[in-house]
Amino acid sequence: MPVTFIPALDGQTIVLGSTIYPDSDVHIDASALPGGLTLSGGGVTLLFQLLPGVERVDLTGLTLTAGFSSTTGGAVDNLGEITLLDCTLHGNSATGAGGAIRNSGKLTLVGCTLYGNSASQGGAIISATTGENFTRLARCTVAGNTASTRGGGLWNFRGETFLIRCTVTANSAAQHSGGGVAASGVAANSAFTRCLNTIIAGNAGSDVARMDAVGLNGFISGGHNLIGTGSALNAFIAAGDLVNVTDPRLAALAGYGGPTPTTPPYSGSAAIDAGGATANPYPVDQRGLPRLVDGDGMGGAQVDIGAVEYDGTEVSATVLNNANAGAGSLRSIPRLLPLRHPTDHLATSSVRHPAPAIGALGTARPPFSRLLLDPGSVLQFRHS
Ligand SMILES: [Ca+2]
Repeated sequence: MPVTFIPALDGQTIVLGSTIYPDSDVHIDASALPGGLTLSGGGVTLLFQLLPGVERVDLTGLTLTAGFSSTTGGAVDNLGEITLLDCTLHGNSATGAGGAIRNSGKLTLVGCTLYGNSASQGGAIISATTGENFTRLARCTVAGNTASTRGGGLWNFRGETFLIRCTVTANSAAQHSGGGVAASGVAANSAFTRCLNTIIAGNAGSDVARMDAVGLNGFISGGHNLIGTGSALNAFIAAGDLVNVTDPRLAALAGYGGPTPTTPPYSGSAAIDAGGATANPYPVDQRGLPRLVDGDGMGGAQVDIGAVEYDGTEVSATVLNNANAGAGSLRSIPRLLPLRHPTDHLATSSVRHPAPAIGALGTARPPFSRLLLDPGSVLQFRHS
């Protein structure tokens, strides 16, 4: 049964006083509203729960926010089969696992963004499936979610999870506990976390973590992933995999076109044109813009890694405060980080020339820019 909304509800919020339990074949679609439609749990209730046996439920063009569960799954608790298309899930929380979603059924997310959700485990999503059930994310962005223990973005506790052309960044968890994605291993829990053309980098508390001490690594690479750090790094040895990329050079989450906020790469990001020449099942990126773009000017259109294709247009950045460092500061701008170091010598040095990008220094790509440092300053190069 299709469910749509009258134009007068454009940009409006519906506050739910209790959970909605959809039946099979319910399709809730707000994509005709230019300003979208928000469903809020008011910080007190779970928004949707699909009971076992409920199938073919679709949510399109919705924003799900302020959902709350004292157990698992703040916005969506799925024991059936649900697909979310072009949805934004933010500001949801669970006392247990899965700040936005707990999935034990069949879950598909396409073109969705999950940000600012929080839980104990799995800041945005916990996946705990068996048998034919699965969690699949395609061209989605998972950014800025928080877990107090493991899996800041996702926690794959059990079963099959797929990350296809996704970007997972700026999430956080406890140290070494998968600020991006945490997963059990194969022997421990039959957990298979399959990644293809996906960025998992720039998260706090490691990017990819295998949480059990024994058995096989449950991460499986389909190739052309861009990964930062973590205990599961040794799974990313397929063609085109890039590892130890601690700074993926992604823009802050914001609206860059399309129905959902995203984190596009800046020029010089290792993600650009690194998606390989493999068959491309998605002609568009998360925003709905063309996927095959020559981003490095070297000729030949190549797919980028991650949810968003760099189109050659430099993303602008705005300094929000006069702090020396931290969110919104001048130093936080991605392309102004080439000399970042724990001892932070630049804090007491004078840079009298615009600093070059990391790529210009780290890859010895001329021409170099000149840096004039005060006496006593230490200049350190860091490969990225
Ligand atoms: Ca490209």
